[in-house]
Amino acid sequence: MKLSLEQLQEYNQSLFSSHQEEFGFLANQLSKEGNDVNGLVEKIKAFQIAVPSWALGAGGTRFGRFGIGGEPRDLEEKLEDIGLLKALTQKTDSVSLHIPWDIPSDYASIQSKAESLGISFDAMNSNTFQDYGQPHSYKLGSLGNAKKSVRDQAVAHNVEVIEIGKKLGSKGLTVWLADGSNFPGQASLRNSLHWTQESLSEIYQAMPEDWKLLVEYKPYEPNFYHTIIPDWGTSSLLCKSVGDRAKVLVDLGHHLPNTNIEQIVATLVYQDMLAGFHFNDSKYGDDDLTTGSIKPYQLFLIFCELISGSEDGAQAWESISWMIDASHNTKDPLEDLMQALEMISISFTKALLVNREKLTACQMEGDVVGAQECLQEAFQRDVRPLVKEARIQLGGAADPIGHYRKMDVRKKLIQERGAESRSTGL
Ligand SMILES: [Mn+2]
Repeated sequence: MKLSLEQLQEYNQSLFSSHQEEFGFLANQLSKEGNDVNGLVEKIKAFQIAVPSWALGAGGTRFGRFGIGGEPRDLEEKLEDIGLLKALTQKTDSVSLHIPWDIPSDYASIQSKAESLGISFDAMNSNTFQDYGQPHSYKLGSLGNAKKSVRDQAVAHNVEVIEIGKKLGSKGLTVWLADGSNFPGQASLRNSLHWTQESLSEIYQAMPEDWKLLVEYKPYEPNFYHTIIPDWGTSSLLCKSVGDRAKVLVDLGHHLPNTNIEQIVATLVYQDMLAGFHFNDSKYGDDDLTTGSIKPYQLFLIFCELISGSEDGAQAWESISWMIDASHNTKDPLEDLMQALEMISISFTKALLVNREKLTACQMEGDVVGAQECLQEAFQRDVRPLVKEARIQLGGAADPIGHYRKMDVRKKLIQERGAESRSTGL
């Protein structure tokens, strides 16, 4: 379904005077403090985040999955849902596809659909963590499997994903490996790392020269004794051994509790080794909770590192890929994605407001309290009117979730696609 622009504008109109009042107040305050408000709005407008194709249906846990109805039945409908998100939020303009869940049956029609919605194809995702009818099982691993035949098959799958991505105009391949072992002695720790390195190197060689390889890490799950790429250091080591265009992907849920993720980001940016992000949030592990719902301060601190890294010339902002990676069980996924996009925008905006000159001076003078105040001043500010202004200027909804609910979008999707429709993926 498509949103009617007239209805969107009518709804925005009803919220306009209160928005103008709030935005005017904030803009005035920020200008007085020496901020370039138009410049800030332009930066917010330019910041776009890819949505993964698997986040559009109901997710699930290993205990169960509860359908929400009206889920996209094929790739075309997934693109339509992202089109809806784009129209409402103006915060996403690309999709990250998962193979084999999203192999296009007709490339020309998928491309023209994407083009008509203003959506491009972000990094491709391969899948060697499930069996889907291929000759050799991935039960005991894929790129790092002890058997060469399995490794070859997993490499060939990744090469196929690159080929599919080339046809769609994608420029990257994300590899997340479930490889590891459940019991001591099950796998050779050193050999499995070596085989993974060899396999990644083969995949790297198959990539076009303007592509990048994004390598994820994760400390545990689905394997619980050892994971071949458990942390950013191992990922970085592998990336450096395969080539310049291989970099580390940080998935916020792929850390042990209390890990200092902003420090990891700073370290990677220092080395120009950060490929991009998978945004989500977690309390205990890879919980796939909505970005910013648990640790908004952490998200803000991460953006502080990214912005200072790019302003200091450590790693270019444009070289980093932004994507949401979440699919939970209990929310309407489109509403969940709107919440995530909003929280990412808010955290980014707050980080833009940090007075870096003052912060650096505090750091140099050893003014611990002053440094903390610098961060808190930006973090505690309500920047929602700025984010809203950017969205309205781009033609989006003043209140995306409010408009989505007022328009009964889910009900209409259920009428169109059925209450039992099921999206491909987990
Ligand atoms: Mn991920």
